[in-house]
Amino acid sequence: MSRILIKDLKNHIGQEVKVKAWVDAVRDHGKLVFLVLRDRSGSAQVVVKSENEKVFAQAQTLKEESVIELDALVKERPDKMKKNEINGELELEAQGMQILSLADVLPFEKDADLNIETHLDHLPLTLRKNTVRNIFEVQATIISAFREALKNEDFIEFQAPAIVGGDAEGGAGVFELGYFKDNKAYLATSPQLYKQVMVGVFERVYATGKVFRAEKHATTRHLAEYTSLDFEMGFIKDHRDIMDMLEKVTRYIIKSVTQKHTNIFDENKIDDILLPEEKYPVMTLKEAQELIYKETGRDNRSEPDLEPEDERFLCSWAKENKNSDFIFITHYPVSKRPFYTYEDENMPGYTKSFDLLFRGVEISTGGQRIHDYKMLLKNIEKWNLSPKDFEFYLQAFKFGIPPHGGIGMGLERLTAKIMQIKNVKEATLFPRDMTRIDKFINTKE
Ligand code: AMO
Repeated sequence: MSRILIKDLKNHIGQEVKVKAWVDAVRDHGKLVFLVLRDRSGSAQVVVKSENEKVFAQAQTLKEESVIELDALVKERPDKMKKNEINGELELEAQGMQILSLADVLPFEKDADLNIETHLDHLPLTLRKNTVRNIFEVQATIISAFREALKNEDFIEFQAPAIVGGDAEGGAGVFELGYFKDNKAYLATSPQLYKQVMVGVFERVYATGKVFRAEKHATTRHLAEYTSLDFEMGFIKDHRDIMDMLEKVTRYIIKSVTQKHTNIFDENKIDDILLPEEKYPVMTLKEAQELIYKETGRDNRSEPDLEPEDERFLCSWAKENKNSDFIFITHYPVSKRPFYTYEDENMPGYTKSFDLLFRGVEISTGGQRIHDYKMLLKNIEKWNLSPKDFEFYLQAFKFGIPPHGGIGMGLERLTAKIMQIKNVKEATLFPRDMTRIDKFINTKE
């Protein structure tokens, strides 16, 4: 008999089938044992009767998360026993069982609310929880929607290197690697320089790779390793073309996940994501700081960046006043942005760059880049960097590159905000932070 997936059981009522699944729950009622089985397609209840002595004895030894192969009869439940859930209209009656993997006793109740450290300590087990699987199902859809949205716009995916000779972002902490003999290399903090080089090759590119940040932050927003969703495009007029593309992509992502995972959003009581009918609201950093001052009395008007509290305020302002969970903040000062950022000729000292805030946090940064070779060279020197270190990258500019720009977006931050999860680590399959690589590490400092 070949395997039937649980979602297809409804087509086999009255027949004997073989299912292969995990045991989600075991309830021993003396003369009957009830099992809930789970495979990749869904879950269903099994009744094991004591008359069937061999299977009954096997069922009594089962612990949750054991893996079994079950021969069973698919029975329609009597009307009054039908449940209002998937496969609630049917029940399996066990005929034969093979235990493929007998699980140990679980260290805690599967549905218990765990503190984050216990959750992270037991990821091989806790990732199997329904609520946790939901997060990563949605995350997988975010990535495929990001790809689809950009493919629809003629972008080509490329794989950026993770080992690099220097850091592009300046400021952002970088992990140093011993590299063969006595050489030093670094883990990439962003695919930035490579995506710009790739504009010279394909004009429109995107990447969905891992990047690494050695920032010494222990917050609910920072990871030492995250997935950076990036795109870069040529022949733009200015940063607003990039903002338009990012808006298109994020709208596509939100529509895809909410349509595909309606059940998950309903079951987890996740608020609808507000997408304005008009375009996402936009304000300059200066305007944002004036608004914060006017509305809250907090005077950050001479700061070069926003505080987390400011980001939260601006998002709640956008929600109330513009019916939007998204808001763009543009024109960060030259001093706060990396050397490759384009200065606005109409607003000297400020850049054609932006952050996109979503539900209280920055999820993306982007902007127009300097494409003029001489200007870029000058900026590298102004930033006290050595043009020699950038010779490889500079070839892209020496040999012709159009005006261009792009964005980087943190997949885990986006997932956390979509799913209304407080800590970005819970939206990361295997998070690495200052103290943890799977388990706690020693930090001698
Ligand atoms: P930036 O450094 O702002 O820009 O990063 C872009 C986005 O990446 C996410 N992010 C992080 N997520 C988790 N943990 C971290 N430590 C972390 N750091 C950043 C955020 C952020 O908005 N090269 C530019 C992008 C560009 O201009 O194209 C860059 O990397 O969501």
